[in-house]
Amino acid sequence: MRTQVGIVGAGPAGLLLSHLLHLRGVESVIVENRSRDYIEQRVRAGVLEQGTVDLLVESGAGERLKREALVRDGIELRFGGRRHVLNLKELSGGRAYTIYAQQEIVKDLIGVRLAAGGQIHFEAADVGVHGLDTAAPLIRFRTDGGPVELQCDFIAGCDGFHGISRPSIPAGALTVFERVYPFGWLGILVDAATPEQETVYAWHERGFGFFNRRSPTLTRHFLQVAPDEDIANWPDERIWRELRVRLATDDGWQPVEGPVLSRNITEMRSFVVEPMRYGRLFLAGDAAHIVPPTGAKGLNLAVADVRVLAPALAAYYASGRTDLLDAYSETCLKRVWRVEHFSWWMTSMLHRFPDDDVFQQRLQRSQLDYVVSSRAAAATLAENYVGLPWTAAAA
Ligand code: FAS
Repeated sequence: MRTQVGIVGAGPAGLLLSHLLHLRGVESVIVENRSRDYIEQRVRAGVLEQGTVDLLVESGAGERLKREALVRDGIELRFGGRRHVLNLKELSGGRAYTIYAQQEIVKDLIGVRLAAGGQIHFEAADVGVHGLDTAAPLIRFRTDGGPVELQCDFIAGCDGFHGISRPSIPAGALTVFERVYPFGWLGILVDAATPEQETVYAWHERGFGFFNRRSPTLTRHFLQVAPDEDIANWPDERIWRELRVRLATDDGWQPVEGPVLSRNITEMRSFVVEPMRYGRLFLAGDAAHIVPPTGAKGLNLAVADVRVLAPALAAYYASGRTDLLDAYSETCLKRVWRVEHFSWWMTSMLHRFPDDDVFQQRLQRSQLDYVVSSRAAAATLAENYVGLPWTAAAA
């Protein structure tokens, strides 16, 4: 088989890249090792920056998003039993954030790719990339029909943190920057209709707590737990008891309980590799960087990468330009480190660290008090949360 751009991974990065390339007349083939059903059910992110929504809608992949998503103007910081609503839209000069589940975006993008005749090989086994520093890299994989060799001009490694693309780069060619946090998030998706309510980030001496309304009938909660916590130790009643305590307010707010549809424990890590390219292989999304989910940035950063990569690849095919490809890594890393800093800052402000002392807790409290009382501090949080305007021009 032959294509112009071979893409490993059908997550938000890989699917959106293939879609944006198609709109620019560039061919691509996606190789995904999971089934379509599995990736369309996989519960992950759900908070979208203004820029992510605008790109999905402008590119024609946002029809259902426009109908079904929840647009939110603010978030609520909660500590000491008090509620502090920050109007992010007002503080950021009119930019809001949108709640629409990642698996719905994956469904929508698979839909538009297949409707346009796009090729996605699901359940591909033994996926490997080869000849990355040659002019004719290859993706090899196996299907029920036997081994396949996909010849490409370029490969986009969009296969997430645990994929094969990044590890395929020779040791020493990448510099790794990493911070692993001494806690994780226990996340549940709940079948519960809740009244209109902003997303809640709560600091509590027992640990972080989170609430957001994923849809009129679905609710998402997260609890800070130990990094090696066993989910079997958390029966529903224990989860609800802990949420009631950590999210409690002086005015008696209580979480709306309901059947738990899914649960998982996510590790918390900040991770970046530089550069985001090796020869003809370009890394995008979680394959190149991970943020702790406190800032709700993982999905949005994956979108920001392919928004730079698609026009760079198209410019190569349109006019042989290589300057945008050569600038890809540097261009993306500017936003990556801004988002890494914001996600680390939100995580540091809102979580209990096992080794923190009362001095550290006072500092956290002072940071929280400052954010909810200073317009300048609140505006900083707001503009980062809704998503900083994209600086890199989409050629
Ligand atoms: P993805 O991981 O989404 O996609 C990579 C794709 O490559 C997957 O479909 C995978 O099956 C495939 N793949 C992997 N190895 C392969 C191989 N060898 N061959 C072929 N295909 C391969 N972010 C938030 O902002 N909020 C959240 O609440 C949140 N929750 C999360 C929960 C979990 C459990 C995880 C892991 C992440 C969460 N994130 C969250 C971050 C998440 O949204 C990511 O940033 C986002 O999925 C990144 O998209 P991609 O880079 O496309 O990677």
